[in-house]
Amino acid sequence: MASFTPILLSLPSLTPSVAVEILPHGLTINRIYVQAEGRTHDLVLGPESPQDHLGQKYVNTIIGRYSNRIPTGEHVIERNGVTAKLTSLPNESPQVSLHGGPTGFDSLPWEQVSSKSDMTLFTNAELDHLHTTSTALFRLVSPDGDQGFPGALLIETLVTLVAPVEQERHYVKPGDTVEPVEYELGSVVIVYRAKLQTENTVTPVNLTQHWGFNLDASLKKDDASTVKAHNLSIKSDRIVKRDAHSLATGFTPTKDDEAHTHNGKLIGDKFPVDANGYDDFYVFSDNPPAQIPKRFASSKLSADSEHDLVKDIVEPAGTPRQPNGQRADSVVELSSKASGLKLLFDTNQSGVMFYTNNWANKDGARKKIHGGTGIKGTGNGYVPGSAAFLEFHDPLAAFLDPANKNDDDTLITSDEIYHNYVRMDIRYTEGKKSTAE
Ligand SMILES: *[C@@H]1O[C@H](CO)[C@@H](O)[C@H](O)[C@H]1NC(C)=O
Ligand SMILES: *[C@@H]1O[C@H](CO)[C@@H](O)[C@H](O)[C@H]1NC(C)=O
Ligand SMILES: CC(=O)N[C@H]1CO[C@H](CO)[C@@H](O)[C@@H]1O
Repeated sequence: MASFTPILLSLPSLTPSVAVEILPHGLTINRIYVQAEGRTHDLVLGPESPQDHLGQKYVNTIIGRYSNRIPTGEHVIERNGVTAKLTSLPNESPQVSLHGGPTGFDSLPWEQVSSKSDMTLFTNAELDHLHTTSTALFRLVSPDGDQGFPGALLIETLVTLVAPVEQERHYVKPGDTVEPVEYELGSVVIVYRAKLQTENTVTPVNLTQHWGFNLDASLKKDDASTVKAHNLSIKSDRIVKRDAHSLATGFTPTKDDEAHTHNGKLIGDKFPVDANGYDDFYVFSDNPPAQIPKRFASSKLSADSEHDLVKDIVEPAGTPRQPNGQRADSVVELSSKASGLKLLFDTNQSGVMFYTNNWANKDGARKKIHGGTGIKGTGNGYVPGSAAFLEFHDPLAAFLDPANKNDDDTLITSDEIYHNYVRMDIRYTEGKKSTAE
Protein backbone atom coordinates (compact mmCIF):
# COMPACT_ATOMS: atom_id res chain seq x y z
CA MET A 1 0.00 0.00 0.00
CA ALA A 2 1.47 3.34 -1.03
CA SER A 3 0.60 4.95 2.25
CA PHE A 4 3.10 2.61 3.93
CA THR A 5 5.86 3.22 1.40
CA PRO A 6 8.50 5.33 3.13
CA ILE A 7 9.47 8.69 1.67
CA LEU A 8 13.12 9.47 2.34
CA LEU A 9 14.49 12.94 3.03
CA SER A 10 18.26 13.08 2.94
CA LEU A 11 21.14 15.53 2.91
CA PRO A 12 23.99 15.61 0.43
CA SER A 13 26.86 13.39 1.49
CA LEU A 14 28.04 14.83 4.72
CA THR A 15 29.63 12.72 7.43
CA PRO A 16 28.08 12.47 9.97
CA SER A 17 24.71 12.72 8.31
CA VAL A 18 20.97 12.66 8.86
CA ALA A 19 18.05 11.14 6.95
CA VAL A 20 14.32 11.02 7.74
CA GLU A 21 11.77 8.44 6.65
CA ILE A 22 8.10 9.47 6.52
CA LEU A 23 5.01 7.33 5.96
CA PRO A 24 1.95 8.96 4.40
CA HIS A 25 -0.12 6.79 6.77
CA GLY A 26 -0.72 9.04 9.77
CA LEU A 27 2.07 11.33 8.56
CA THR A 28 4.41 9.12 10.55
CA ILE A 29 8.06 10.05 11.16
CA ASN A 30 9.08 6.41 10.85
CA ARG A 31 12.83 6.77 11.27
CA ILE A 32 15.35 9.51 11.95
CA TYR A 33 18.72 8.14 10.95
CA VAL A 34 21.94 9.68 12.14
CA GLN A 35 25.25 8.36 11.00
CA ALA A 36 28.20 9.31 13.16
CA GLU A 37 31.60 7.79 13.73
CA GLY A 38 30.75 4.62 11.84
CA ARG A 39 27.52 3.93 13.67
CA THR A 40 23.96 4.37 12.47
CA HIS A 41 21.41 5.54 14.99
CA ASP A 42 17.63 5.70 14.66
CA LEU A 43 16.37 8.31 17.10
CA VAL A 44 12.69 7.31 17.23
CA LEU A 45 10.99 4.22 18.61
CA GLY A 46 8.75 2.02 16.56
CA PRO A 47 8.00 -1.30 14.93
CA GLU A 48 10.19 -2.59 12.11
CA SER A 49 7.53 -2.88 9.43
CA PRO A 50 5.64 0.28 8.43
CA GLN A 51 2.32 -1.65 8.35
CA ASP A 52 2.79 -2.56 12.02
CA HIS A 53 1.92 1.04 12.91
CA LEU A 54 -1.67 -0.15 12.38
CA GLY A 55 -1.40 -2.22 15.55
CA GLN A 56 0.43 0.44 17.61
CA LYS A 57 -1.32 3.78 17.61
CA TYR A 58 0.29 7.19 18.14
CA VAL A 59 3.89 6.08 17.59
CA ASN A 60 5.52 9.06 15.80
CA THR A 61 2.29 9.95 13.99
CA ILE A 62 0.58 13.31 13.63
CA ILE A 63 -2.34 13.93 16.00
CA GLY A 64 -5.49 15.72 14.85
CA ARG A 65 -7.87 17.46 14.66
CA TYR A 66 -7.24 17.90 18.34
CA SER A 67 -4.29 16.68 20.39
CA ASN A 68 -4.80 15.36 23.84
CA ARG A 69 -8.02 15.09 25.83
CA ILE A 70 -11.39 16.78 25.44
CA PRO A 71 -14.43 15.92 27.57
CA THR A 72 -16.88 13.95 25.41
CA GLY A 73 -20.22 15.36 24.35
CA GLU A 74 -21.54 18.62 22.96
CA HIS A 75 -19.60 21.87 23.23
CA VAL A 76 -20.80 25.12 21.73
CA ILE A 77 -17.73 27.04 20.63
CA GLU A 78 -17.50 30.70 19.73
CA ARG A 79 -14.75 32.91 18.40
CA ASN A 80 -15.12 36.52 17.31
CA GLY A 81 -18.89 36.12 17.19
CA VAL A 82 -18.92 32.96 15.04
CA THR A 83 -20.37 29.87 16.71
CA ALA A 84 -20.49 26.14 15.96
CA LYS A 85 -21.14 22.89 17.74
CA LEU A 86 -18.54 20.23 18.47
CA THR A 87 -19.68 16.76 19.58
CA SER A 88 -16.52 15.02 20.71
CA LEU A 89 -16.65 11.24 20.49
CA PRO A 90 -15.48 8.85 23.21
CA ASN A 91 -12.51 6.61 22.55
CA GLU A 92 -10.25 6.61 25.61
CA SER A 93 -13.20 6.28 28.01
CA PRO A 94 -16.87 7.28 28.07
CA GLN A 95 -15.77 10.66 29.46
CA VAL A 96 -12.74 11.32 27.27
CA SER A 97 -12.14 11.95 23.59
CA LEU A 98 -8.43 11.41 22.95
CA HIS A 99 -6.29 12.69 20.06
CA GLY A 100 -9.09 13.73 17.71
CA GLY A 101 -11.49 10.82 18.28
CA PRO A 102 -11.73 7.17 17.20
CA THR A 103 -10.51 7.79 13.64
CA GLY A 104 -8.06 10.65 14.05
CA PHE A 105 -5.55 12.02 11.53
CA ASP A 106 -3.03 9.48 12.84
CA SER A 107 -4.95 6.63 11.23
CA LEU A 108 -5.61 8.18 7.81
CA PRO A 109 -3.61 7.95 4.59
CA TRP A 110 -2.26 11.43 3.83
CA GLU A 111 -1.87 12.40 0.21
CA GLN A 112 1.65 13.26 -0.83
CA VAL A 113 1.62 16.49 -2.85
CA SER A 114 4.20 16.17 -5.60
CA SER A 115 4.38 19.76 -6.75
CA LYS A 116 4.87 22.87 -4.63
CA SER A 117 2.45 24.70 -6.91
CA ASP A 118 -0.36 22.46 -5.66
CA MET A 119 0.04 23.74 -2.10
CA THR A 120 -2.59 26.39 -1.34
CA LEU A 121 -1.93 27.33 2.28
CA PHE A 122 1.65 28.53 1.74
CA THR A 123 2.80 31.52 -0.30
CA ASN A 124 5.26 31.17 -3.18
CA ALA A 125 7.73 33.21 -1.15
CA GLU A 126 7.52 30.58 1.58
CA LEU A 127 7.86 27.59 -0.74
CA ASP A 128 10.85 29.16 -2.51
CA HIS A 129 12.98 28.62 0.61
CA LEU A 130 12.66 24.87 0.17
CA HIS A 131 14.96 24.67 -2.85
CA THR A 132 17.97 24.15 -0.57
CA THR A 133 16.34 21.55 1.67
CA SER A 134 14.95 18.03 1.24
CA THR A 135 11.16 18.23 1.47
CA ALA A 136 7.94 16.22 1.43
CA LEU A 137 4.53 17.89 1.20
CA PHE A 138 1.24 16.41 2.37
CA ARG A 139 -2.47 17.14 2.32
CA LEU A 140 -5.57 15.84 4.05
CA VAL A 141 -9.20 16.89 3.83
CA SER A 142 -11.29 16.23 6.90
CA PRO A 143 -14.99 16.43 5.96
CA ASP A 144 -17.60 18.52 7.77
CA GLY A 145 -18.66 16.59 10.89
CA ASP A 146 -15.57 14.34 10.91
CA GLN A 147 -15.36 12.81 14.43
CA GLY A 148 -17.96 15.39 15.48
CA PHE A 149 -15.89 18.46 14.49
CA PRO A 150 -17.63 21.30 12.63
CA GLY A 151 -16.66 22.43 9.13
CA ALA A 152 -14.63 20.75 6.37
CA LEU A 153 -10.96 21.29 7.11
CA LEU A 154 -8.04 21.28 4.66
CA ILE A 155 -4.66 20.53 6.25
CA GLU A 156 -1.34 20.98 4.47
CA THR A 157 1.92 19.91 6.09
CA LEU A 158 5.49 20.35 5.03
CA VAL A 159 8.30 18.25 6.44
CA THR A 160 11.76 19.35 5.50
CA LEU A 161 15.32 18.45 6.36
CA VAL A 162 17.69 21.41 6.57
CA ALA A 163 21.44 21.04 6.09
CA PRO A 164 23.81 22.50 8.65
CA VAL A 165 26.20 25.34 7.98
CA GLU A 166 29.48 23.77 6.97
CA GLN A 167 31.83 23.37 9.89
CA GLU A 168 35.49 22.56 9.82
CA ARG A 169 35.96 18.97 10.92
CA HIS A 170 38.48 17.76 13.44
CA TYR A 171 39.32 14.11 13.25
CA VAL A 172 40.16 12.84 16.70
CA LYS A 173 42.51 9.92 17.21
CA PRO A 174 42.64 7.74 20.32
CA GLY A 175 44.91 9.40 22.83
CA ASP A 176 44.28 12.92 21.51
CA THR A 177 43.55 15.39 24.26
CA VAL A 178 41.51 17.87 22.22
CA GLU A 179 38.29 19.34 23.61
CA PRO A 180 35.18 17.53 22.38
CA VAL A 181 33.61 19.28 19.38
CA GLU A 182 29.86 19.66 18.96
CA TYR A 183 28.67 19.48 15.34
CA GLU A 184 25.37 20.52 13.83
CA LEU A 185 24.09 17.60 11.76
CA GLY A 186 20.90 19.06 10.35
CA SER A 187 17.39 20.09 11.36
CA VAL A 188 13.96 18.57 10.91
CA VAL A 189 11.23 21.17 10.39
CA ILE A 190 7.50 20.47 10.37
CA VAL A 191 4.98 23.18 9.46
CA TYR A 192 1.26 22.50 9.77
CA ARG A 193 -1.30 24.77 8.11
CA ALA A 194 -5.08 24.33 8.17
CA LYS A 195 -8.07 26.18 6.75
CA LEU A 196 -11.80 25.66 6.99
CA GLN A 197 -13.44 25.06 3.62
CA THR A 198 -16.90 25.71 5.04
CA GLU A 199 -17.96 29.36 5.19
CA ASN A 200 -18.87 31.20 8.36
CA THR A 201 -17.95 28.58 10.92
CA VAL A 202 -15.35 27.87 13.56
CA THR A 203 -13.51 24.72 14.66
CA PRO A 204 -10.92 23.70 17.24
CA VAL A 205 -7.53 22.71 15.80
CA ASN A 206 -4.53 21.48 17.76
CA LEU A 207 -2.04 19.45 15.78
CA THR A 208 1.20 17.89 16.97
CA GLN A 209 3.74 15.22 16.16
CA HIS A 210 3.51 12.39 18.70
CA TRP A 211 7.15 11.40 18.36
CA GLY A 212 9.16 9.46 20.90
CA PHE A 213 12.95 9.74 21.13
CA ASN A 214 15.64 7.54 22.56
CA LEU A 215 19.14 8.79 21.74
CA ASP A 216 20.88 5.65 23.07
CA ALA A 217 18.65 2.83 21.83
CA SER A 218 20.89 2.14 18.83
CA LEU A 219 23.84 1.52 21.16
CA LYS A 220 21.97 -1.72 22.03
CA LYS A 221 23.29 -1.78 25.56
CA ASP A 222 21.02 -2.81 28.44
CA ASP A 223 21.32 0.58 30.10
CA ALA A 224 20.47 2.23 26.76
CA SER A 225 16.95 0.85 26.77
CA THR A 226 15.55 3.69 28.90
CA VAL A 227 15.98 7.45 28.63
CA LYS A 228 16.68 7.84 32.35
CA ALA A 229 20.29 8.86 31.73
CA HIS A 230 19.21 11.48 29.16
CA ASN A 231 19.63 15.10 30.13
CA LEU A 232 16.49 17.24 29.63
CA SER A 233 15.76 20.95 29.83
CA ILE A 234 12.29 22.44 29.34
CA LYS A 235 11.84 26.22 29.66
CA SER A 236 8.67 25.97 31.66
CA ASP A 237 7.38 27.23 34.99
CA ARG A 238 4.06 25.38 35.24
CA ILE A 239 2.32 22.17 34.31
CA VAL A 240 -1.31 21.44 33.57
CA LYS A 241 -3.32 20.13 36.51
CA ARG A 242 -5.59 17.23 35.67
CA ASP A 243 -8.53 15.38 37.16
CA ALA A 244 -9.03 11.61 37.50
CA HIS A 245 -9.82 11.36 33.77
CA SER A 246 -6.66 13.33 32.88
CA LEU A 247 -8.79 16.28 31.77
CA ALA A 248 -7.25 19.72 32.33
CA THR A 249 -8.38 21.74 35.35
CA GLY A 250 -5.86 24.61 35.45
CA PHE A 251 -2.12 25.02 36.11
CA THR A 252 0.32 24.19 38.90
CA PRO A 253 3.58 26.15 39.30
CA THR A 254 6.69 23.94 39.29
CA LYS A 255 8.95 26.32 41.24
CA ASP A 256 9.45 24.03 44.26
CA ASP A 257 8.79 20.79 42.44
CA GLU A 258 12.13 19.14 41.70
CA ALA A 259 10.62 16.30 39.66
CA HIS A 260 9.04 18.75 37.22
CA THR A 261 11.87 21.25 37.05
CA HIS A 262 13.80 20.12 34.00
CA ASN A 263 16.82 22.37 33.92
CA GLY A 264 19.49 19.92 32.87
CA LYS A 265 18.71 17.20 35.37
CA LEU A 266 18.77 13.61 34.19
CA ILE A 267 15.29 12.27 33.41
CA GLY A 268 15.80 9.38 35.86
CA ASP A 269 16.68 11.76 38.69
CA LYS A 270 13.52 12.35 40.83
CA PHE A 271 11.64 10.19 38.34
CA PRO A 272 7.95 10.07 39.41
CA VAL A 273 7.19 6.92 41.35
CA ASP A 274 3.67 6.38 40.03
CA ALA A 275 3.08 4.07 37.10
CA ASN A 276 2.65 6.91 34.61
CA GLY A 277 6.25 8.08 34.90
CA TYR A 278 6.33 11.46 33.22
CA ASP A 279 3.14 12.24 31.32
CA ASP A 280 2.69 15.97 31.77
CA PHE A 281 1.99 19.11 29.80
CA TYR A 282 4.58 21.84 30.44
CA VAL A 283 3.63 25.42 29.57
CA PHE A 284 6.59 27.46 28.33
CA SER A 285 7.64 30.47 30.36
CA ASP A 286 7.11 33.68 28.42
CA ASN A 287 9.99 33.83 26.09
CA PRO A 288 10.07 37.05 24.08
CA PRO A 289 11.01 38.43 21.60
CA ALA A 290 9.70 35.83 19.15
CA GLN A 291 5.99 36.37 18.49
CA ILE A 292 5.15 33.93 15.78
CA PRO A 293 1.41 33.84 15.22
CA LYS A 294 -0.51 30.58 15.53
CA ARG A 295 -3.06 31.81 12.99
CA PHE A 296 -3.31 34.63 10.49
CA ALA A 297 -5.88 36.13 8.12
CA SER A 298 -6.40 34.03 5.00
CA SER A 299 -6.33 37.22 2.91
CA LYS A 300 -2.52 37.13 3.37
CA LEU A 301 -2.28 34.11 1.10
CA SER A 302 -2.90 35.68 -2.31
CA ALA A 303 -0.56 34.13 -4.86
CA ASP A 304 1.84 37.05 -5.08
CA SER A 305 1.93 37.64 -1.36
CA GLU A 306 5.24 38.26 0.32
CA HIS A 307 3.83 36.84 3.53
CA ASP A 308 6.58 34.60 4.85
CA LEU A 309 6.69 32.66 8.11
CA VAL A 310 8.94 29.94 6.69
CA LYS A 311 12.19 31.76 5.92
CA ASP A 312 13.62 31.92 9.42
CA ILE A 313 12.53 28.39 10.26
CA VAL A 314 14.42 26.79 7.38
CA GLU A 315 17.64 28.72 7.76
CA PRO A 316 20.60 26.42 8.19
CA ALA A 317 21.41 25.16 11.64
CA GLY A 318 23.91 27.38 13.37
CA THR A 319 22.64 30.54 11.67
CA PRO A 320 22.36 33.21 14.34
CA ARG A 321 18.73 33.82 15.15
CA GLN A 322 17.70 37.42 14.62
CA PRO A 323 16.49 39.12 17.78
CA ASN A 324 13.20 40.02 16.14
CA GLY A 325 13.13 37.22 13.63
CA GLN A 326 10.36 34.70 13.05
CA ARG A 327 12.09 32.07 15.04
CA ALA A 328 12.10 31.45 18.75
CA ASP A 329 14.92 30.37 21.02
CA SER A 330 14.97 26.70 21.79
CA VAL A 331 12.55 25.70 24.52
CA VAL A 332 13.48 22.04 24.94
CA GLU A 333 16.89 20.36 24.90
CA LEU A 334 17.39 16.60 25.14
CA SER A 335 20.86 15.05 25.15
CA SER A 336 22.75 11.90 26.01
CA LYS A 337 26.35 11.59 27.05
CA ALA A 338 26.48 7.92 26.06
CA SER A 339 25.71 8.52 22.37
CA GLY A 340 26.89 12.13 22.13
CA LEU A 341 23.56 13.09 20.51
CA LYS A 342 21.58 16.21 21.35
CA LEU A 343 18.23 17.59 20.14
CA LEU A 344 17.15 21.23 20.43
CA PHE A 345 13.55 22.22 19.75
CA ASP A 346 11.89 25.52 18.96
CA THR A 347 8.22 26.13 18.19
CA ASN A 348 5.44 28.72 18.26
CA GLN A 349 3.28 26.42 20.38
CA SER A 350 2.59 27.23 24.04
CA GLY A 351 3.96 24.08 25.61
CA VAL A 352 5.06 20.50 25.33
CA MET A 353 3.64 17.19 26.47
CA PHE A 354 6.45 15.06 27.89
CA TYR A 355 5.72 11.34 28.15
CA THR A 356 8.26 8.65 29.07
CA ASN A 357 6.45 5.74 27.42
CA ASN A 358 5.59 4.17 30.76
CA TRP A 359 2.71 2.28 29.22
CA ALA A 360 5.08 0.47 26.86
CA ASN A 361 4.57 -3.25 26.94
CA LYS A 362 7.27 -5.84 26.32
CA ASP A 363 4.95 -7.49 23.81
CA GLY A 364 5.08 -4.42 21.60
CA ALA A 365 7.44 -4.24 18.63
CA ARG A 366 10.98 -2.93 19.02
CA LYS A 367 13.04 -1.99 15.96
CA LYS A 368 15.95 -4.25 15.05
CA ILE A 369 18.35 -1.31 15.12
CA HIS A 370 17.35 -0.94 18.79
CA GLY A 371 18.09 -4.59 19.56
CA GLY A 372 14.55 -5.95 19.10
CA THR A 373 13.05 -8.45 16.69
CA GLY A 374 10.95 -5.68 15.16
CA ILE A 375 7.82 -7.77 15.61
CA LYS A 376 4.96 -7.54 18.08
CA GLY A 377 4.35 -10.39 20.53
CA THR A 378 7.95 -11.64 20.71
CA GLY A 379 8.51 -10.39 24.26
CA ASN A 380 11.34 -7.96 23.61
CA GLY A 381 9.43 -4.72 23.13
CA TYR A 382 10.38 -1.35 24.55
CA VAL A 383 10.31 -1.08 28.35
CA PRO A 384 8.58 1.57 30.47
CA GLY A 385 10.74 4.72 30.46
CA SER A 386 12.14 3.91 27.02
CA ALA A 387 11.36 7.19 25.30
CA ALA A 388 10.99 10.90 25.68
CA PHE A 389 7.87 11.74 23.71
CA LEU A 390 7.93 15.52 23.15
CA GLU A 391 4.66 16.77 21.70
CA PHE A 392 4.50 20.50 21.11
CA HIS A 393 1.04 21.98 21.29
CA ASP A 394 -1.26 24.28 23.20
CA PRO A 395 -2.62 23.67 26.70
CA LEU A 396 -5.32 21.02 26.99
CA ALA A 397 -8.82 21.83 25.72
CA ALA A 398 -7.90 25.54 25.71
CA PHE A 399 -11.19 26.55 24.09
CA LEU A 400 -13.13 25.37 27.16
CA ASP A 401 -11.34 27.83 29.45
CA PRO A 402 -13.16 31.21 29.50
CA ALA A 403 -9.81 32.91 30.25
CA ASN A 404 -8.76 32.18 26.64
CA LYS A 405 -11.83 33.68 25.00
CA ASN A 406 -11.01 35.06 21.52
CA ASP A 407 -7.36 34.79 22.41
CA ASP A 408 -5.20 31.66 22.85
CA ASP A 409 -8.28 29.49 22.32
CA THR A 410 -7.04 26.96 19.66
CA LEU A 411 -9.98 27.88 17.42
CA ILE A 412 -9.91 29.06 13.82
CA THR A 413 -12.72 30.70 11.90
CA SER A 414 -13.34 30.34 8.16
CA ASP A 415 -11.20 33.41 7.36
CA GLU A 416 -8.15 32.30 9.35
CA ILE A 417 -5.19 30.02 8.66
CA TYR A 418 -3.78 27.84 11.41
CA HIS A 419 0.03 27.97 11.57
CA ASN A 420 2.10 25.63 13.75
CA TYR A 421 5.77 24.85 13.42
CA VAL A 422 8.32 22.77 15.27
CA ARG A 423 11.99 22.66 14.46
CA MET A 424 14.43 20.12 15.83
CA ASP A 425 18.18 20.71 15.49
CA ILE A 426 20.30 17.56 15.73
CA ARG A 427 23.82 17.85 17.15
CA TYR A 428 26.57 15.40 17.83
CA THR A 429 29.60 15.66 20.07
CA GLU A 430 32.63 13.95 18.69
CA GLY A 431 35.90 13.38 20.43
CA LYS A 432 35.05 12.63 24.04
CA LYS A 433 34.07 9.06 23.35
CA SER A 434 36.92 8.43 20.89
CA THR A 435 39.59 9.56 23.34
CA ALA A 436 38.13 7.41 26.11
CA GLU A 437 38.35 4.24 24.05
C1 LIG B 1 22.88 18.59 31.31
O1 LIG B 1 23.29 19.46 30.27
C2 LIG B 1 23.50 20.79 30.71
C3 LIG B 1 23.70 21.67 29.49
O2 LIG B 1 24.44 21.06 28.50
C4 LIG B 1 24.64 20.82 31.68
O3 LIG B 1 24.85 22.13 32.13
C5 LIG B 1 24.30 19.91 32.86
O4 LIG B 1 25.38 19.85 33.75
C6 LIG B 1 23.96 18.52 32.39
N1 LIG B 1 23.44 17.76 33.50
C7 LIG B 1 23.94 16.58 33.89
C8 LIG B 1 23.27 15.95 35.05
O5 LIG B 1 24.88 16.04 33.32
C1 LIG C 1 -3.07 20.39 22.07
O1 LIG C 1 -2.35 19.20 21.97
C2 LIG C 1 -1.30 19.08 22.89
C3 LIG C 1 -0.52 17.86 22.53
O2 LIG C 1 -1.20 16.66 22.76
C4 LIG C 1 -1.85 19.03 24.25
O3 LIG C 1 -0.81 18.88 25.21
C5 LIG C 1 -2.58 20.27 24.48
O4 LIG C 1 -3.15 20.22 25.71
C6 LIG C 1 -3.64 20.47 23.42
N1 LIG C 1 -4.17 21.77 23.51
C7 LIG C 1 -5.36 21.94 23.88
C8 LIG C 1 -5.78 23.35 23.88
O5 LIG C 1 -6.09 21.03 24.22
C1 LIG D 1 7.76 31.27 20.48
C2 LIG D 1 6.65 32.08 19.93
O1 LIG D 1 6.83 32.92 19.09
N1 LIG D 1 5.50 31.82 20.43
C3 LIG D 1 4.35 32.53 20.00
C4 LIG D 1 3.41 31.56 19.31
O2 LIG D 1 2.17 32.24 19.07
C5 LIG D 1 1.57 32.86 20.21
C6 LIG D 1 0.23 33.40 19.80
O3 LIG D 1 0.24 34.05 18.57
C7 LIG D 1 2.47 33.91 20.79
O4 LIG D 1 1.88 34.49 21.92
C8 LIG D 1 3.76 33.24 21.18
O5 LIG D 1 4.67 34.21 21.66
